[in-house]
Amino acid sequence: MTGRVIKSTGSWYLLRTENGENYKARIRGKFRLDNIQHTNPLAVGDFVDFEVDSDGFGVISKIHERKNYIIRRSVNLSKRSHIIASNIDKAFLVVTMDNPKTSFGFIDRFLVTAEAYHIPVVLLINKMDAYNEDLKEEAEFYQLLYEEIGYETMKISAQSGLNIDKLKTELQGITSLISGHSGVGKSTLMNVLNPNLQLKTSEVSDFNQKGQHTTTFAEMYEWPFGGFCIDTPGIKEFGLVEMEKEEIQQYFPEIFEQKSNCRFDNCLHVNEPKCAVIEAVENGKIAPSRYENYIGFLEEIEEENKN
Ligand SMILES: Nc1nc2c(ncn2[C@@H]2O[C@H](COP(=O)(O)OP(=O)(O)O)[C@@H](O)[C@H]2O)c(=O)[nH]1
Ligand SMILES: [Mg+2]
Ligand SMILES: [Zn+2]
Repeated sequence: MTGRVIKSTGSWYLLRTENGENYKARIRGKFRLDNIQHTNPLAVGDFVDFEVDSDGFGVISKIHERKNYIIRRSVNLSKRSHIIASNIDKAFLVVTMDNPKTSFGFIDRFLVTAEAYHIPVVLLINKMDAYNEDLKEEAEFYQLLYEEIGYETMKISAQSGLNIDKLKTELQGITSLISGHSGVGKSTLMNVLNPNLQLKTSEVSDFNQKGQHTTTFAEMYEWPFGGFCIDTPGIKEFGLVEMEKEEIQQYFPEIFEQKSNCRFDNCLHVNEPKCAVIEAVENGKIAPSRYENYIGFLEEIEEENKN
């Protein structure tokens, strides 16, 4: 039978079949790891082949090739990474202007990772109901900045219901990832979209400063209106794992667009002469925050490579 991993504890998996049946399952002993770089052999979103044993438990024998996946660098195993979720059609990044404030750095890191895995991203600017004029203006600034680059954005409020119906039509029938800092309202939003879920929501003050989160593993939910959604634990940081310095610029669409106008073919847009990207930053065509984060990621990879 074919099933989809909708929950994982690391050793047990919950599988959902096409008929909507659930099986608790384990991996067969001799399961071959396709990629030993990853700490977990199976992730939420994976499609697998399995058999049912005499006790009614699933025994997973094979994983189907992943269309895409999102990873996080493992903290303790420096060279290995953890697959958070796979087979994602669209990622929705929930961001807030306040309580907590989502930084451009966090957004750009997410976007780079998503671009690398060819996952389209929609930015959801949540808690619009709670903003004063200044914060509304900031939300507008975020929206214009990312729409200009070509990302879809939506101002929403899980609390007041702003644009929630519009969001529903976007989520319908696809597998989506809902991500963002702890406290931005992911659980609240999912409860609004599916009142049967009753996910625990937390006061922002409950989070400690390291941004600790209550859930450790991603989970997948089926919407009552059709489609799946992956809820990821408050991911603090996506690592730019397995990326080369030369590669990063491909994941900044507006930087990559200028590349052909640079004097040197191998221009990294750091301090090369006649660099069209640096010119575009100076002319205001590329946002300074985007360029700074691009340079920051380059430096990060350089550091990585030293180790
Ligand atoms: N004012 C306002 N508060 C919200 C909104 N969405 C969520 N919250 C609050 O933000 C806090 C964190 O929400 P939660 O859903 O637990 O965030 P998560 O960590 O991303 O899952 C809770 O106190 C929610 O009530 C919103 O649209 N407006
Ligand atoms: Mg939550
Ligand atoms: Zn250049």
